Amino acid sequence: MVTERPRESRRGEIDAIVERKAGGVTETRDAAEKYTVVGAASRRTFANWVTPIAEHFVCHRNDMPDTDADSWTVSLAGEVDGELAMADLREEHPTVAVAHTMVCAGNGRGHHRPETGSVQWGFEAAGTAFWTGAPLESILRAHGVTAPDGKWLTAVGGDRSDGEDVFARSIPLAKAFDDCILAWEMNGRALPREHGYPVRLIVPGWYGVNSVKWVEELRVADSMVVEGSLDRPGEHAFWQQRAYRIHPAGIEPASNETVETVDTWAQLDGAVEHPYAFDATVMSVIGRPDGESPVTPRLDGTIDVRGVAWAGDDAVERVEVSTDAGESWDDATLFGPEYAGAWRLFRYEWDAEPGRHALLSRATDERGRRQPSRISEPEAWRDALEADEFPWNEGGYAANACEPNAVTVDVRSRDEEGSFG
Ligand SMILES: Nc1nc2c(c(=O)[nH]1)N[C@H]1C(S)=C(S)[C@@H](COP(=O)(O)O)O[C@H]1N2
Ligand SMILES: [Mo]
Repeated sequence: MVTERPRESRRGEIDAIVERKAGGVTETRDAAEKYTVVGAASRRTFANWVTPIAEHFVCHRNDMPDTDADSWTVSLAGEVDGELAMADLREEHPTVAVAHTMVCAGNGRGHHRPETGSVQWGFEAAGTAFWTGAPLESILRAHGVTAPDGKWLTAVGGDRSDGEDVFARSIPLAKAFDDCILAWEMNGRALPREHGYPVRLIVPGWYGVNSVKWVEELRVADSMVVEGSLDRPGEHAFWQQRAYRIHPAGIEPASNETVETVDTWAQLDGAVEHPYAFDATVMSVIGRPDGESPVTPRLDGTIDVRGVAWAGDDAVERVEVSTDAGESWDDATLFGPEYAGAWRLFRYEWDAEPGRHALLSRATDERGRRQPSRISEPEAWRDALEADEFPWNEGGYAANACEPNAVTVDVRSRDEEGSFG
C-alpha cells in the first residue's frame, strides 16, 4: 500500500526548487503534504509560447533520486534486452527536439466542490518547453522492435518511495513510435534535477504523469503495467491502475491490460469505464491581463487579451473570449507557432469600458469538443458532459471547465490614470 503519511523531505525539496527558480514558481497547497509541487507564480506565464524553466511547474511524489549522467543507465526489459548509457543515447541515435505542453492531470483539481484531496492546483500546472533527446522509435528499432503491434511500453522512474510503490507508467507502443523521446535537455539546457536529470521520457501532448522522470527501465510487453509486471519487489501498478484514474466517489477502478482508445475525452464519453489520464483534454488560460493590477486601455480604447490553448493530440480549432463572465462570446485569433503536442497562442482585442469585468476563455478542438462551463456535482458523473459540465471525479483529474479560470480585471479610464496630466 502506498503510504499516506506526510513526506518529511518534501519541505526541503520545495524550498530549494522555489529558490532555484527565483520567484517564477510558488508552492501549491497539498492537503496531505506528500507531493513536491510548485506551479507558475503568475498568469503571465500563459501569455507566452515558451515557458522558461524558471516558470515551469514541478510535480512528483517520491524523493528525487541522486543521479549522475556518467553512471546512469536505462535497462531494456520484457521483449527487449540491453542497457543504455547516456553516451549511447547521445551518439547512437539522431538528436531531435520536440515542443510539448506539459500539464499535470491534476491541473484544475482545486476547483472541484466538494474539494477532493491531494494537490489543490488552479491552472498553474502547465508549461511548454523544448525537450531535446533521442526518438524512442530509433532506440526500439535498434533493439529489434520494428512495429508497435498493439503492444505497450512501460517506463519506470528511478525515484524510490518510502512505501512500496514503483513509479511505472505505460503508453501504447504506437504513441512511443510516433513522437516520444528520451530527453536530456530542457529549453537547450541540461535537464534540471527536478525535471528528471539525467534522462526522462517526453510524451508530447499527453498529461504530465506519462512523462516519467529519471527513467531507469523501459519495458515492451503485450499489456500495460499491472501488479506483477515488473521483475522487482513492490507495488507495480499503483500509478497506472489506481492513481490517475477518473472515477466517481467510492470506486476502486479495475486494472486493465489494454484499452480500446487512449483519447481521454473518448474514454470519458463512455469508451472506458474509468478513464486513464492519457492525452490532454481541450483547455485554455488567459495570461494577460493578469488580474493583478488595474489596466488602462490604449489610445483607441482597446486592451490586448492574450493566452494559450491546447488539446493534447488534437489541434486547437477555435478560442472564444467572454468579457462579461460568460454571457456572450467573441472569437479570438490563433497565432504563433503550431507544433503537435504544444499549445497555441490566442489574442483578442477588447473594447474595454472602465469598471470591473470577469474575463473567460474557452477552446474547441478539431473534433469539435469544447471546454465545458463548470465542474458538475459529484453525483452527475458522465451525464455531466451532456449538461456542458465536466464530471466531478474523486481524484480531481483532467478538469478543463472554463468558468473556474475567470480573471477579474479592473479597467481604469485614461483620465483616471492621469496620463495627460
Ligand atoms: N519518476 C517520476 N516521474 C514523474 C513523476 C513522478 O512522481 N516520478 N511525476 C509525474 C507528474 S504527475 C507530472 S505532472 C510530471 C511533471 O513534470 P515536471 O515536474 O518536469 O513539470 O512528471 C511526471 N513524471
Ligand atoms: Mo501530475
